[in-house]
Amino acid sequence: MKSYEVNFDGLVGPTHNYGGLSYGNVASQSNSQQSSNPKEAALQGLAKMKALMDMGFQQGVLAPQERPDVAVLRRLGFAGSDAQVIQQAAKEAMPLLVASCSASSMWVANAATVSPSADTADGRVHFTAANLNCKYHRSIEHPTTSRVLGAMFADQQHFAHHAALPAVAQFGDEGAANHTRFCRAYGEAGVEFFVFGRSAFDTRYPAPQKYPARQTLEASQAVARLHGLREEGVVYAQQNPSVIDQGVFHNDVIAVGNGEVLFYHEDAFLETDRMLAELSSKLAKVGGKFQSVCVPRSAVTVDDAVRSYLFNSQLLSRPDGSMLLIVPEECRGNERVWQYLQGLTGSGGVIGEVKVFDLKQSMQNGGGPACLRLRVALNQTELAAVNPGVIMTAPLYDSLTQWVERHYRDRMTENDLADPQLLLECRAALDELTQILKLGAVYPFQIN
Ligand code: SUG
Repeated sequence: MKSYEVNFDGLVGPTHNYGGLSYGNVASQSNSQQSSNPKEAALQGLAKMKALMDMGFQQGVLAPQERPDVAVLRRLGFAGSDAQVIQQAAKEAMPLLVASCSASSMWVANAATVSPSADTADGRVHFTAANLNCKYHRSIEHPTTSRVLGAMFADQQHFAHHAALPAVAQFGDEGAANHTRFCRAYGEAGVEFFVFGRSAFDTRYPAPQKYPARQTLEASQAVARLHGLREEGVVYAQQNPSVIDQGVFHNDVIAVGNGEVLFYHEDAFLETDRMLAELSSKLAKVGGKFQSVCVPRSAVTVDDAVRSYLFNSQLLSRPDGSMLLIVPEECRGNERVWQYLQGLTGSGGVIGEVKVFDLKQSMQNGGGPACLRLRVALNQTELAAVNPGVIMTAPLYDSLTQWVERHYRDRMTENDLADPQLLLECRAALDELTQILKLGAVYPFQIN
């Protein structure tokens, strides 16, 4: 049976802003308080989705969340009408209002970890929503994420959904940003590769000194258990703590994998040789031939990787067996990175072409092409069971573009977040969006 990797991209929400909310994420911290352009951000994301669809890849869309999240502000003690809640928060606790307005759900690589049916014990596609426990503004995403994923992948015969792990730092889980799957073909059994930043319970593992390690070993192991993965189909590896301290807050900022290929930076992992050998032998057991492409620090430094997001790229398989790398414009702006990429594609290796996308609005908050997509490997029957409303088509692209043009502002600063009118605008937009994407009622304002 035919199988596919479907990329579901996060649609940027109407409150996209630079809140400086992510300590350890260099871009988020350095662009804090700059004015943003939500309309441009959403259109940049849609242009990438359209381009991939036009190239023949399967493309889907994942809806943004209700923001400002008035319900979480109420849980923090703000009261009165919705407008009063927003105004009181703006006056007394602006950072909490900013956090409740973040459009961070656009980075859907963090929405969930997904295991395809060929890997799981019950033969269903499994999803575990990520608790995103490290940052308050992200920890409030998972209840709506679960409802949206449930509306997209509703058929219980094919899809199984798990609630986010317990909401404590010991089970900090950032979803697919620290998870990659290797396989010979998307529909065949593969090897799931979980990368963690620290162990919560075993003090023998080192940990970063400056910035937080968001993903724990124990969280990754829990997800593998929930999904019913075989031990022979799983490899765990630790991220190098020193790169976390240099701003690599997720493994997908320093490595990307697809099919039988891992593209990674020399400094990305601890015990790299052991890890590569385990990936290679486990992939061989399911008929695959593991290949790694290591980028040496002499060619591209960790700092270059963090600034350019070279590894936060999408590595896509083309029908002829070669691979295409989708990188952000910032890679072209970095001389060493661009030179490396020219050499890579000219070398006759597996990565044959690079395509560049302008995603500046998202990049300024630390989100590149790979952050903006959640990969779901599906066979033909499973793809047919996905809610068709969320699969990208030319007419859907047109309706979403018009929807953005109608509802989004082209400038947003902290002051705008305090405007109670923004909440009404966002709810009107999202209500319409759930109809366009045929999601039913998924937002708090629709169900409470
Ligand atoms: O969690 N930025 C996100 C970026 C996530 C990128 N995702 C992956 N690498 N997969 C984060 O740090 C910034 C929000 C702000 O500062 O306004 C933010 O949440």
